[in-house]
Amino acid sequence: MRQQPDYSVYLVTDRGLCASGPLDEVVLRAVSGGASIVQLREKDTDTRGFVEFARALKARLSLTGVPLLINDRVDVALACGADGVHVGQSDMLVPDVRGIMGRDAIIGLSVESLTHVAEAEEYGVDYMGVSPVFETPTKTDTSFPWGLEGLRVLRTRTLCPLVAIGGIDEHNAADVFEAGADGVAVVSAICASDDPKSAAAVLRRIAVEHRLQR
Ligand code: TZP
Ligand code: MG
Repeated sequence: MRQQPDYSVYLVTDRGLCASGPLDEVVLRAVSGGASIVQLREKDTDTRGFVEFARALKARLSLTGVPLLINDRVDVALACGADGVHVGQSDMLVPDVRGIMGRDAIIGLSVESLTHVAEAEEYGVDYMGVSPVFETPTKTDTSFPWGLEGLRVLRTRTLCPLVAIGGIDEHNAADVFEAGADGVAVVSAICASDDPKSAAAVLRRIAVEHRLQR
Protein backbone atom coordinates (compact mmCIF):
# COMPACT_ATOMS: atom_id res chain seq x y z
CA MET A 1 0.00 0.00 0.00
CA ARG A 2 1.09 3.55 -0.75
CA GLN A 3 2.16 5.84 2.09
CA GLN A 4 -0.13 8.77 2.90
CA PRO A 5 1.25 11.82 1.04
CA ASP A 6 2.31 14.95 2.90
CA TYR A 7 -0.29 17.54 1.87
CA SER A 8 0.98 20.25 4.22
CA VAL A 9 2.38 22.69 1.63
CA TYR A 10 0.57 21.99 -1.60
CA LEU A 11 1.69 24.03 -4.61
CA VAL A 12 -0.82 24.52 -7.44
CA THR A 13 0.89 25.99 -10.48
CA ASP A 14 -0.08 28.97 -12.60
CA ARG A 15 2.40 29.58 -15.39
CA GLY A 16 1.05 33.08 -16.04
CA LEU A 17 1.61 34.19 -12.46
CA CYS A 18 5.24 33.12 -12.21
CA ALA A 19 7.11 36.24 -11.22
CA SER A 20 10.65 35.01 -10.60
CA GLY A 21 11.40 32.77 -13.58
CA PRO A 22 10.11 29.89 -15.70
CA LEU A 23 7.54 27.57 -14.13
CA ASP A 24 9.81 24.54 -13.73
CA GLU A 25 12.36 26.65 -11.85
CA VAL A 26 9.63 28.13 -9.65
CA VAL A 27 8.38 24.62 -8.78
CA LEU A 28 11.85 23.32 -7.97
CA ARG A 29 12.69 26.34 -5.85
CA ALA A 30 9.41 25.92 -3.98
CA VAL A 31 10.20 22.24 -3.39
CA SER A 32 13.66 23.13 -2.10
CA GLY A 33 11.92 25.48 0.36
CA GLY A 34 9.51 22.81 1.57
CA ALA A 35 6.56 22.43 -0.82
CA SER A 36 5.47 18.86 -0.13
CA ILE A 37 3.27 18.11 -3.14
CA VAL A 38 2.75 19.77 -6.54
CA GLN A 39 -0.31 19.99 -8.78
CA LEU A 40 0.44 20.99 -12.35
CA ARG A 41 -2.51 23.06 -13.56
CA GLU A 42 -2.35 24.14 -17.19
CA LYS A 43 -5.31 25.93 -18.70
CA ASP A 44 -3.75 27.39 -21.87
CA THR A 45 -1.08 24.88 -22.91
CA ASP A 46 -1.73 22.50 -25.78
CA THR A 47 -1.82 18.79 -25.00
CA ARG A 48 1.57 17.98 -26.52
CA GLY A 49 3.27 20.79 -24.65
CA PHE A 50 1.47 19.83 -21.44
CA VAL A 51 2.70 16.22 -21.65
CA GLU A 52 6.28 17.21 -22.50
CA PHE A 53 6.46 19.70 -19.65
CA ALA A 54 4.81 17.33 -17.18
CA ARG A 55 7.17 14.48 -18.09
CA ALA A 56 10.26 16.62 -17.64
CA LEU A 57 8.94 18.00 -14.33
CA LYS A 58 8.07 14.51 -13.09
CA ALA A 59 11.64 13.36 -13.81
CA ARG A 60 13.07 16.26 -11.81
CA LEU A 61 10.59 15.85 -8.95
CA SER A 62 11.26 12.13 -8.71
CA LEU A 63 14.72 12.97 -7.41
CA THR A 64 13.10 14.84 -4.50
CA GLY A 65 10.36 12.34 -3.62
CA VAL A 66 7.70 15.06 -3.95
CA PRO A 67 4.59 13.74 -5.71
CA LEU A 68 3.28 15.33 -8.91
CA LEU A 69 -0.45 15.53 -9.53
CA ILE A 70 -2.09 16.70 -12.74
CA ASN A 71 -5.13 18.95 -12.74
CA ASP A 72 -8.09 17.45 -14.57
CA ARG A 73 -6.25 15.65 -17.40
CA VAL A 74 -6.12 11.91 -16.72
CA ASP A 75 -4.57 11.30 -20.15
CA VAL A 76 -1.69 13.67 -19.37
CA ALA A 77 -1.22 12.08 -15.94
CA LEU A 78 -0.89 8.63 -17.49
CA ALA A 79 1.40 9.82 -20.25
CA CYS A 80 3.85 11.49 -17.89
CA GLY A 81 3.72 8.92 -15.08
CA ALA A 82 2.25 11.36 -12.56
CA ASP A 83 1.41 10.24 -9.04
CA GLY A 84 -2.20 11.31 -9.30
CA VAL A 85 -4.92 13.60 -10.53
CA HIS A 86 -6.95 16.43 -9.04
CA VAL A 87 -10.46 16.83 -10.41
CA GLY A 88 -13.18 19.42 -9.97
CA GLN A 89 -16.94 19.08 -10.00
CA SER A 90 -17.27 19.28 -13.78
CA ASP A 91 -14.30 17.02 -14.59
CA MET A 92 -14.30 13.24 -15.02
CA LEU A 93 -16.09 11.42 -12.18
CA VAL A 94 -13.79 10.04 -9.48
CA PRO A 95 -14.75 6.35 -9.99
CA ASP A 96 -13.82 6.70 -13.67
CA VAL A 97 -10.54 8.41 -12.77
CA ARG A 98 -9.80 5.61 -10.27
CA GLY A 99 -10.62 2.97 -12.87
CA ILE A 100 -8.11 4.46 -15.27
CA MET A 101 -5.37 5.54 -12.84
CA GLY A 102 -5.49 2.52 -10.56
CA ARG A 103 -5.57 1.87 -6.85
CA ASP A 104 -2.28 3.52 -5.95
CA ALA A 105 -2.90 6.87 -7.65
CA ILE A 106 -3.53 9.92 -5.46
CA ILE A 107 -6.95 11.27 -6.37
CA GLY A 108 -8.26 14.56 -5.03
CA LEU A 109 -11.64 16.16 -5.57
CA SER A 110 -12.67 19.79 -5.05
CA VAL A 111 -15.65 20.04 -2.71
CA GLU A 112 -17.84 23.12 -2.68
CA SER A 113 -20.77 21.87 -0.59
CA LEU A 114 -21.64 19.23 2.01
CA THR A 115 -23.30 17.20 -0.75
CA HIS A 116 -19.96 17.10 -2.56
CA VAL A 117 -18.29 16.00 0.68
CA ALA A 118 -20.69 13.07 1.08
CA GLU A 119 -20.04 12.06 -2.54
CA ALA A 120 -16.28 12.36 -2.11
CA GLU A 121 -16.50 10.05 0.94
CA GLU A 122 -18.46 7.53 -1.07
CA TYR A 123 -15.94 7.62 -3.92
CA GLY A 124 -13.07 7.06 -1.50
CA VAL A 125 -10.99 10.04 -2.63
CA ASP A 126 -7.52 10.38 -1.14
CA TYR A 127 -8.12 13.99 -0.14
CA MET A 128 -10.71 16.72 -0.55
CA GLY A 129 -9.82 20.15 -1.88
CA VAL A 130 -11.85 22.56 0.23
CA SER A 131 -12.65 25.16 -2.40
CA PRO A 132 -12.49 28.04 -1.90
CA VAL A 133 -11.74 28.75 1.74
CA PHE A 134 -11.45 32.48 1.06
CA GLU A 135 -12.28 34.58 -1.97
CA THR A 136 -9.35 34.96 -4.33
CA PRO A 137 -8.58 37.02 -7.42
CA THR A 138 -6.66 34.00 -8.82
CA LYS A 139 -9.93 32.12 -9.52
CA THR A 140 -13.16 34.02 -9.58
CA ASP A 141 -15.60 31.39 -10.90
CA THR A 142 -15.77 29.76 -7.49
CA SER A 143 -18.64 28.93 -5.16
CA PHE A 144 -19.35 30.78 -1.93
CA PRO A 145 -16.26 30.52 0.31
CA TRP A 146 -16.30 27.97 3.13
CA GLY A 147 -14.53 30.37 5.46
CA LEU A 148 -12.75 29.14 8.58
CA GLU A 149 -16.08 28.28 10.18
CA GLY A 150 -17.13 26.14 7.20
CA LEU A 151 -13.78 24.37 7.31
CA ARG A 152 -14.26 23.66 11.02
CA VAL A 153 -17.66 22.11 10.34
CA LEU A 154 -16.24 20.05 7.50
CA ARG A 155 -13.50 18.79 9.83
CA THR A 156 -16.15 17.33 12.12
CA ARG A 157 -17.79 15.49 9.19
CA THR A 158 -14.89 13.57 7.71
CA LEU A 159 -11.59 11.89 8.52
CA CYS A 160 -10.46 12.32 4.92
CA PRO A 161 -7.44 14.63 4.51
CA LEU A 162 -8.58 18.21 3.85
CA VAL A 163 -6.53 20.50 1.63
CA ALA A 164 -7.76 24.08 1.83
CA ILE A 165 -7.42 26.36 -1.19
CA GLY A 166 -8.24 29.94 -2.04
CA GLY A 167 -6.72 33.14 -0.71
CA ILE A 168 -4.23 31.40 1.58
CA ASP A 169 -0.89 32.98 2.39
CA GLU A 170 1.58 33.26 5.25
CA HIS A 171 -0.78 35.60 7.14
CA ASN A 172 -3.74 33.22 7.41
CA ALA A 173 -2.19 29.75 6.96
CA ALA A 174 -1.92 29.16 10.73
CA ASP A 175 -5.67 29.85 11.11
CA VAL A 176 -6.43 27.45 8.27
CA PHE A 177 -4.43 24.65 9.93
CA GLU A 178 -6.03 25.54 13.25
CA ALA A 179 -9.49 25.15 11.66
CA GLY A 180 -8.62 21.58 10.71
CA ALA A 181 -6.86 21.56 7.35
CA ASP A 182 -4.18 18.95 6.71
CA GLY A 183 -2.67 21.11 4.02
CA VAL A 184 -2.71 24.57 2.51
CA ALA A 185 -2.87 24.73 -1.28
CA VAL A 186 -1.54 27.95 -2.73
CA VAL A 187 -1.09 29.43 -6.18
CA SER A 188 -0.13 33.10 -5.92
CA ALA A 189 1.59 32.91 -2.51
CA ILE A 190 4.33 30.87 -4.17
CA CYS A 191 4.06 31.38 -7.95
CA ALA A 192 3.79 35.17 -7.79
CA SER A 193 6.47 35.51 -5.12
CA ASP A 194 9.85 36.84 -6.19
CA ASP A 195 11.35 34.20 -3.88
CA PRO A 196 9.36 30.94 -4.18
CA LYS A 197 11.82 29.05 -1.99
CA SER A 198 11.33 31.40 0.97
CA ALA A 199 7.59 31.62 0.33
CA ALA A 200 7.33 27.83 0.57
CA ALA A 201 9.67 27.74 3.58
CA VAL A 202 7.47 30.16 5.53
CA LEU A 203 4.38 28.00 4.89
CA ARG A 204 6.34 24.88 5.80
CA ARG A 205 7.39 26.41 9.10
CA ILE A 206 3.76 27.26 9.88
CA ALA A 207 2.69 23.70 9.04
CA VAL A 208 5.40 22.18 11.21
CA GLU A 209 4.65 24.49 14.14
CA HIS A 210 1.00 23.53 13.93
CA ARG A 211 1.88 19.83 13.90
CA LEU A 212 4.08 20.27 16.99
CA GLN A 213 1.27 22.03 18.86
CA ARG A 214 -1.29 19.31 18.18
N1 TZP B 1 -9.31 26.54 -6.84
C1 TZP B 1 -10.02 27.15 -5.90
S1 TZP B 1 -9.40 28.65 -5.48
C2 TZP B 1 -8.10 28.45 -6.56
C3 TZP B 1 -8.23 27.25 -7.23
C4 TZP B 1 -7.30 26.73 -8.26
C5 TZP B 1 -7.03 29.45 -6.76
C6 TZP B 1 -6.25 29.72 -5.52
O1 TZP B 1 -5.28 30.68 -5.80
P1 TZP B 1 -4.58 31.54 -4.67
O2 TZP B 1 -3.69 32.50 -5.43
O3 TZP B 1 -3.77 30.61 -3.82
O4 TZP B 1 -5.66 32.25 -3.91
MG1 MG C 1 -11.09 21.25 -13.31
